[in-house]
Amino acid sequence: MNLIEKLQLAYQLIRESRQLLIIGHTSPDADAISSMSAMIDLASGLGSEICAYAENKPAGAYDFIPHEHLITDQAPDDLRIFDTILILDCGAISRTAIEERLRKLLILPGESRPFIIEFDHHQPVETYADLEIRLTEKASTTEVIYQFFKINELEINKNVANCILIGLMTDTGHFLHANSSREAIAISSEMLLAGASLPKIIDHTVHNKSFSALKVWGRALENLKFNKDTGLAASALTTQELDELLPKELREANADLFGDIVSFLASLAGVRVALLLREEGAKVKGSLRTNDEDADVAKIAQNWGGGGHKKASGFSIEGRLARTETGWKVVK
Ligand SMILES: [Mn+2]
Repeated sequence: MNLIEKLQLAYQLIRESRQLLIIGHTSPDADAISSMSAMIDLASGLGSEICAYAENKPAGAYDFIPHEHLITDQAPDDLRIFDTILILDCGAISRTAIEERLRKLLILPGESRPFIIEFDHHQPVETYADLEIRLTEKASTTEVIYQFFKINELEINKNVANCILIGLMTDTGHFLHANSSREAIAISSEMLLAGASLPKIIDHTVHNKSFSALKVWGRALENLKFNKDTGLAASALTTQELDELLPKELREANADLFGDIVSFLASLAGVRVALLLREEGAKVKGSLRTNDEDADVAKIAQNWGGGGHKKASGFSIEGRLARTETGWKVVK
């Protein structure tokens, strides 16, 4: 099946679904929420009953995205009631936060369970969906969804245009990252013509930085180590530092903070790969970025059970941070 046929089949299945489940990745970012919202917009126009779910949706951070309030962080009790399940921007099945329940579903015969469609732009980890629409050259999942709307000749209304543009702008770091392709920019300009509001998006994604967030930036820069031989710029933030600088009630509103910091580190002259480690509960989370043509940070993250894109990836390991003479290490 070629891409056009896949996109047409996806639309046919969505159109025929009376009960539709839309899943975004755990701790969803703006691209995940926007992708979900674009599909909510479409499916509600088709008269489907929709459940949209993403675990750990940050409260307040993305409420400027159309339909965001329709996304719940409570997984549905019964997955079998759905005709179709859309999995958006998840990278790997584990990022749905209901991996086991989905796997149990997948071993049932096809006609007795929901049909699973995946839309994504992450590097492949494993094929599990009944229909996989994975376009790794796309800057955002909303750019994949743009293709879906175009091929099926669906109207891109103002809400959908805003959703597509939000995903494109945030996943390209506002067109600063290496994934800001000509197509991504051309589609963005088409979305503006379709009614998306650039000033509104900028207000909510750029002009939204808080005093506390700036203090975290300061500490991350202070803790920065640069290895001239490898080109690795690495910084780390402990729970103690984060508790002191960024009150817990502000964490969710600053959901993009760590991604912004590590992207900035990757843009420094001479840096090949940037790594930001931070403690979160009993885990250490790592974010990796590169602007280097030859580097593939998805592969690096996979060494620690993580994943992502060639240019942006992450992982999470049990343990805590300990300072060493040259940097940090993760200890149990
Ligand atoms: Mn994305």
